[in-house]
Amino acid sequence: MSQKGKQRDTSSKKGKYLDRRKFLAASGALAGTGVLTGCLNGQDGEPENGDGTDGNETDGDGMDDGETGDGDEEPERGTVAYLENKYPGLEILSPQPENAQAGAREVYNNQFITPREDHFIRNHYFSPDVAAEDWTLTLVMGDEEMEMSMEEIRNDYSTETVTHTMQCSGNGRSYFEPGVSGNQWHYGAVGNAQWTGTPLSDVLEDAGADTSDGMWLRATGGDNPEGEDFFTRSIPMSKVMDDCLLAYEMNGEPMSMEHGFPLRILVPGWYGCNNVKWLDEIEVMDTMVFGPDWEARPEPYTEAGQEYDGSGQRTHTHWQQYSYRIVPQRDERAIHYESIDTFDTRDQMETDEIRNVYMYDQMVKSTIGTPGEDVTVSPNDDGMIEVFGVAWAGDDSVDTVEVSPDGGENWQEAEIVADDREGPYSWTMFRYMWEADPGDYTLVSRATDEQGRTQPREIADQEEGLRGIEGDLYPWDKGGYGMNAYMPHRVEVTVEEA
Ligand SMILES: Nc1nc2c(c(=O)[nH]1)N[C@H]1C(S)=C(S)[C@@H](COP(=O)(O)O)O[C@H]1N2
Ligand SMILES: [Mo]
Repeated sequence: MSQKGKQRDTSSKKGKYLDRRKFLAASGALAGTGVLTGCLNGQDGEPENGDGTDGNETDGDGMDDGETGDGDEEPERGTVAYLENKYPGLEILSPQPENAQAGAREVYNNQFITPREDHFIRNHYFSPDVAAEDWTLTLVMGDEEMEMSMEEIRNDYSTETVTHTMQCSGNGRSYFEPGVSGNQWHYGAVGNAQWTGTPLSDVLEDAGADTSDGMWLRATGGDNPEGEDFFTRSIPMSKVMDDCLLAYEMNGEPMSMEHGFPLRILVPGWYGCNNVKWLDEIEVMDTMVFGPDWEARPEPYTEAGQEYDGSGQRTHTHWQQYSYRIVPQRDERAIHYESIDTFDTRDQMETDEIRNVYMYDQMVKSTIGTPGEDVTVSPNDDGMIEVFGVAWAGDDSVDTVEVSPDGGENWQEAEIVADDREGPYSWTMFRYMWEADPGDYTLVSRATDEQGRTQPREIADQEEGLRGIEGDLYPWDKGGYGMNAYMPHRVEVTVEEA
């Protein structure tokens, strides 16, 4: 690690992004980015243009198809064809920035480890195309700055691998009614991969950082185009020291560009948004990012009867303080807290003091992989049909999974077949041998975590204004976050004669 010893200057970015902008300009890619960024990009909860449209001309599907007219040529980066070629298992939502979810549930919910090609992608900005040799990570501690090369990160510390279920906090957003803006994920914005890297505890201890409880680590990506918000998240130091990695490998290979090459922070068990890709800067802080130092507009203002101390429309606070928050009413804006005592999503939602939960630890969830949606199945020789799927619970472990053949009226306990095989941050797999007569069925699964929390049945009406999970209902929220109900992702199957 080399000490630069210079004063910190948040307004100047390092020269490495110039390369990327040059690349984008040369490929003509920048001209096209407005097309999708307007409607998909900014909207993980905070609409940035009132009507949700962008007014740009497209060819109908809003995507550049990347057709070259010559079958042999490699499709151009930033096109649908490029992503389809590289990630054949994914359903593409947008090519620039790249957003794609797992296609068939039979694929993504039946594999313990999700291959790189089947792992969903969620980007707010177009992936930077960078060389590992040129990449450095800056560690900021007070007035000090230190820079680390990828080689130092790889070689100077210990190495760990963690299996982590990555899930976008908007996974399942498409099931909200009334609908909410943002990527319309079904339950395909999830994948389970093995991530290898350097424990952050090694790096921070070596650097003599204050790693006491109550401190925070700012993690900032290097993907924001000029004038856009930094992709910054604040991770509580206790979590950082527990298990977070500076990850550079996915499933034993270098991670692909779209998944954050060459470096991301891996926050095991926590929602995808915390796992900042193209990790560029980390900073040891005694607060989360908020307040005048980090906001563009320090003037206080009042909205919907509430007072706020900044606009949140630029710089480092947007993705931490305004997006990725549970906001139960449309006319409400997220309020930040100086700190939070608990990082458990659901408990926060149920307390009166904390209204706008931060998307940190994932809530318990399960989905069926086999049988697939709308299939006809026939029982085996013993009259049985195998029901198979995955279940996960953030940094808690899954206690039980139940399966119901009648949309949640009757439940049977499934067998957990990969219990703790890879530690608590990985999903586990369940199997249920179902004795079924011919007919039509609605199959669902529901998991319960080690703390006794169970997936609810449905999403509540917006008018109910629920704050926590009550009466088997998941509260509606304007960003469509954190939803873990089982009915929206049910499987309709027909059983025929054996
Ligand atoms: N720098 C940066 N990091 C990021 C994002 C981003 O847009 N920029 N998206 C986040 C979100 S919202 C998710 S869900 C995960 C997705 O990781 P994946 O694309 O590898 O599946 O990356 C997170 N890290
Ligand atoms: Mo996400």
